Amino acid sequence: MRRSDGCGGYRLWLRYDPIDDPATRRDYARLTRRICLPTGSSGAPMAARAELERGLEGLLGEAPRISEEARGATLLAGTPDSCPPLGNAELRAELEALGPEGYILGRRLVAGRRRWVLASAGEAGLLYGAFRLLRMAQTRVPTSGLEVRDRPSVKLRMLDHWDNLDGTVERGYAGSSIWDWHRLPGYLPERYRDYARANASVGINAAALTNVNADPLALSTEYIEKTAALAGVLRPYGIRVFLTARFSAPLDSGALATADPRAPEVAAWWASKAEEIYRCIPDFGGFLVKANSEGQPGPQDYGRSHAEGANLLAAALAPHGGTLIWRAFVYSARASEDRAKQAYEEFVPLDGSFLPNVLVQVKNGPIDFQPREPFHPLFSAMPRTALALEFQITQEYLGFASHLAYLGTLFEEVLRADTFRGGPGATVAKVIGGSQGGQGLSCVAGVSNVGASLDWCGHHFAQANWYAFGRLAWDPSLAAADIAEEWARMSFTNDDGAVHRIVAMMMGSREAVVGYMTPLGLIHIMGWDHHYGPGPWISEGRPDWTSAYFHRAAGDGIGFERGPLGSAAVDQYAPPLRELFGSADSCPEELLLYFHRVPWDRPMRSGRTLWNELCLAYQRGVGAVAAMRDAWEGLAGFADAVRFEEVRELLAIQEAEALWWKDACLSYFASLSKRPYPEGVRAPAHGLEYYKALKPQYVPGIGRTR
Ligand code: GCW
Repeated sequence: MRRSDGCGGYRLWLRYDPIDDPATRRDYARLTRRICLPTGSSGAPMAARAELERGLEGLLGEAPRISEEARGATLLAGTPDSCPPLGNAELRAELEALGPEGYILGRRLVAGRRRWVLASAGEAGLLYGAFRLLRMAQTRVPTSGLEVRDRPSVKLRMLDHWDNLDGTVERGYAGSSIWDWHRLPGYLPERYRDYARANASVGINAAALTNVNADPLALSTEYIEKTAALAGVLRPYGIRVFLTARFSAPLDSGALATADPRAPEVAAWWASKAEEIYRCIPDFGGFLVKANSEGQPGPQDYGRSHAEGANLLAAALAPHGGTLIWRAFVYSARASEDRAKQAYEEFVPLDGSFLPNVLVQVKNGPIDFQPREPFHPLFSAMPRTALALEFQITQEYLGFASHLAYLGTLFEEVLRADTFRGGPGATVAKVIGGSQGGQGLSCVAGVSNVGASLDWCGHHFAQANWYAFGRLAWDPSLAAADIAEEWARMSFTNDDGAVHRIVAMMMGSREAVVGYMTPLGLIHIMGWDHHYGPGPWISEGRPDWTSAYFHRAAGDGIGFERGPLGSAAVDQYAPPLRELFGSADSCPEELLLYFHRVPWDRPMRSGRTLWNELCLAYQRGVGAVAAMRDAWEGLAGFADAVRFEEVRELLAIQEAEALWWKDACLSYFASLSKRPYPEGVRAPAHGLEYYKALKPQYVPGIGRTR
């Protein structure tokens, strides 16, 4: 067992352990024996070269010969401009059609001979192609008949770090921030490059470095210099940096007496701030803004709309080619009849009024990254606005970094959901990909789960969520199961039987979490503020932050009525979804309590009552974790000892906590339903008061900036 990196997880999925199967090893050795890769002095080709050297040396046991010499090369790698043999008209046209990030890996006619090429119209594409080649070797794809043409479907594939300048990470469960702001710009540890490599390997090409609950200091001259240093490390890997902008920054910095978007001096302040940034970081991506949401300042403080606020910053970025990403995660400071409806109500009237370089970033569901929510209705309702999709990779609501929850299935469920915008087939993936309208911008963002922890994400399997996010952002049509398989092969083993078992664990894991936390469409019943552990009894404080607001459980039933007789939130969906979701009879049972309030004895499709079904769902969730533990025990030989033990310990914690969730929630709901637990469900070990008295202390992830 290799334990060379001191911690079994630091190398992520880029482990490059030797290929054990001689035939595959021979194939890849033959293909890569002599690589022609003109690097010049520019970043991405150098990065591609370094990665091929590192990867092939690990996989094949011998460093490849990489040079600028095309004659005799077994693989011609480059762009038509950097590698003249690739410059023939036919190939050039083929590459241009794939764009600067797309690439070809296959055999092509070059100067009259069929040769292996790894070619792209742009340097970033070359780097992506290099990672693809390595991935194929890592996952043992045979080289015979190899023919890959790939390009991203989404332009901005972005990680959003909720990292504060003091090193804490909001909703971060993998240690402190990887950004060492204090020692920037002078100190640039190798870890930054490894972060960039990991991102590039899955096609992530943008990173917002700072928390959306933003610190205005991030825009100061001193911090712009620090950001520029990071941008310098990330640039060769095709990654552009973004910063979060606090809307009141002109005011907070002491420069002005207002941040009103209509005040000319405010527009001038943002314009000169943008200029200053672009002088230091010419390829700066732009700003990401959370405004008038959860106490953040915004245009509404001055009676202006979200569009006016967004356009103010967008106009400052436009001359430099920057993008403004404005979040639609808003709900009023006064609790409303239904929090789920608010973003739609605020943003739909603004459709068409954003500048062309604005993306409105919408969370995958209308509430807040719950284990399961329906897709956000805004995706079907803003045809004249470029919408970005925001996922949460960090597991704020899915057991932090303690629980194994593969989110590929969650991402896939959202991306494939049909919004029916303008008719059937308008999936969320198509809406954000721009193929259903839009203005040429497209973006999928994920709230990062990366921290300074040795294994990056705090759980070896949480790495799969970073991986799956990137792969799906690149190609939203990929299947979560295929991504899990790739990742398992790269991260653990190529033994088919073991891969099969690891993938099975991963594929069932998110549903297990839904089962033991929030089955049948329940949402938001977790512990107060820190969001850790169960808290269905929470009913005090601001109503739309309490559990009782969301589950509405009482003696007669449970659920939030969003049908026509309730808040009518279903009307925000296009037909036929509003009818489908609108009636408890047709609503998918997995979303039943999200859309409807129903009696405890309501008959379910299984023939059981809702109460019995709910209890069984909790029990099944716990059972699924026990099954994961068993499955993992059987995989002892397929992971190094460090990772095996760490995952094993975490699965034990997960099982105990799944039981905590089930017992706490069922005790509470039983106190209202007054019904017995059905057969097959173990009664909670303690009374309700016991669970209510459990108050976790020093829970990570709640550090907030000023
Ligand atoms: O999920 C909630 C989190 C907040 C977060 C907010 C948001 C950054 O609990 O910590 O703030 O969403 O997305 O803005």
